[in-house]
Amino acid sequence: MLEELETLQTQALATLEQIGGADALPQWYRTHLGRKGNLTELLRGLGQLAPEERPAVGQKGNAVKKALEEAFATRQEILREAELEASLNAEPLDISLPGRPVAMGRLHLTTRMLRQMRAIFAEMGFQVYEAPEVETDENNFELLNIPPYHPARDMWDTFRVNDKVVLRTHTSPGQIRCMREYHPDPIRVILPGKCYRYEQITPRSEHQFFQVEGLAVGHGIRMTDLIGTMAEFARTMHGPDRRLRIRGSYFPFTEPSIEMDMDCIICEGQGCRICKYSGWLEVAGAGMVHPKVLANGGYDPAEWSGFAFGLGVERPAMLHHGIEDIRNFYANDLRFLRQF
Ligand code: FA5
Repeated sequence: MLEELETLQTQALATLEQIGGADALPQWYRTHLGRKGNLTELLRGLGQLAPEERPAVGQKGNAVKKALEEAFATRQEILREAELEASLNAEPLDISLPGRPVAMGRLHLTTRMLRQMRAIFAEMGFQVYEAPEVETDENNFELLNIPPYHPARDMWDTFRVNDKVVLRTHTSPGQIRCMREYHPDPIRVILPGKCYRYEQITPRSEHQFFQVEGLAVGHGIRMTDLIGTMAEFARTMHGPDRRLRIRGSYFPFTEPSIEMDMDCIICEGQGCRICKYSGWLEVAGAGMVHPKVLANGGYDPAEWSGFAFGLGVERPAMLHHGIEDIRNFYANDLRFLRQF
């Protein structure tokens, strides 16, 4: 039986060597090593051997099985590699095929608007001052001359964190932070940033929106400086022929306060739906910094004066691009955003 095993091994290995493709390997395996393969069949005869012969034959059987399995694995590897090599040579890999296109991102319309505004004010010597969106009630209201009992608080519907902390309703509280940090130096800054108001969302009003605040503090700063700065901004931003109009207004933190309008960029002042047939569009709320606010910032109002203004960001962008609903800005609809 030992000889038979030896012969089986020699023959099986010889047939394995002759196999030319991986397809034929499973058949070889079944024939020699399968449950009904010839090695199994041969070893079935083990029981009929004399007991003293059995261990040697058993061992030989295991050795043959191991040898065949190893040879099979090696042959399989060789044939697979050969086939891979052949397929690579048969159809060469085309590395010039274009890859998957990477989707192009772009800056949000608000970001572009903010950058444009920053650039215009930078030309006029205004630095950017960043102030936090979560503010104290004190900075957002009290130090801006709006005490708790004051009816002007109704102008700003407020998201409150607690009694003392709010989400800022405008960028104006940054004025206090800036003055306290810059004192006793003169100031010329803009404060761009997001504001929050607990108000009805409409095509013109969001509960989150951007403003760009401006603040200049120095010696002998006058209303004409404010008007000149605003006019320069409006004409650089919206066109050199823009006409401007000043109206008296009221803000608790400026005295006197004004509202600045510009002739409608859609109808050139003729009157249309956008300007509500008045021919004018509101550009900014502004005024001379109130003496109490100057003092709260650490500047003596007898020596120092200043102006401040607050510009919207989304509303002017809406006018510029003919956008009818402010809700489009932050609805994350790419069909809208891709247009700008
Ligand atoms: C203010 O917030 C003042 N702090 C502006 C100011 C600053 C006056 C410094 C004087 C000195 P007002 O509430 O009008 O003012 O807001 C200013 C601008 O913010 C508006 O003209 C408008 O463009 C924008 N704005 C206000 N509320 C909303 C809103 N809900 N959605 C979108 N834009 C808004």
